[in-house]
Amino acid sequence: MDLSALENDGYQVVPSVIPPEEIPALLREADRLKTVAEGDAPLDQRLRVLRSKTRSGERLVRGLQNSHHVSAIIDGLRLHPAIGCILQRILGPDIKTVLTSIFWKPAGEPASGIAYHQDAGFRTPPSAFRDLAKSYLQLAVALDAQDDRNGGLRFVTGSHTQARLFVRQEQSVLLGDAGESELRDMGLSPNKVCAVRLEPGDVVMWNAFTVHGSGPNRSLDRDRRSFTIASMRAGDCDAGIDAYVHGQLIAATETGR
Ligand SMILES: O=C(O)CCC(=O)C(=O)O
Repeated sequence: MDLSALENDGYQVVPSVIPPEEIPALLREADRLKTVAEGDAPLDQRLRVLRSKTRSGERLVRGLQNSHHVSAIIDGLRLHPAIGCILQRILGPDIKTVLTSIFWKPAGEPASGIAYHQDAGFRTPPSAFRDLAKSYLQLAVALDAQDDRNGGLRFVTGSHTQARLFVRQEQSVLLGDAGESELRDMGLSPNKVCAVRLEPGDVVMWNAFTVHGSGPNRSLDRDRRSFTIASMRAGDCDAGIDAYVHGQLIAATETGR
């Protein structure tokens, strides 16, 4: 795999990673988990629901973190062989999963943007997440087709190369819209923004310092569901769970971790 885009631009699209026939079951599971996240029943303590509000003040469930602990289907996606190949090519044979997230952006929901940020800002303390520029990879799997209109990811090309971290509160990310004013406030130029287009099963991956975000879903009829995995070289990370040890995958749901 040629990784020059990841190295030069800070992000790279890898098309057709998950076969199309596997997508319907993943969508069904994402929808089932959304119902769980929206409900009032107590959740497994390892899960975290990402919430914000619609413009009229109603509760809006935006995402669910770490569902690989409770869903064999999501854990299977986290450890999908095609994703394992990408991760091991970049991070080596010993890899930890730091975090997984499912993101939901319903069609036409104006309060569904994610502010520009760098994942490195959330991987604290630095003593537990070492050498992030080299040891970290974030990867998103498109479950629906996505582009700028339905809230697909926007990246600031080359932003990973500057030795600068823009600190932002994690919850505040759910209140942004990845618009030009956010970038200007960060002292960055909107000229370098690239909105990626993905088909279901495509992957986009990026670096811990790559500035990225996503706009609201402005389409009228295209939901946007996405699954992300934050991974690190195991030797540089004291958090998360093992995904691969000496190249052998370690499932989370089988061992009940
Ligand atoms: O998928 C999105 O809209 C945002 C994902 C993201 O920013 C992240 O995983 O860091």
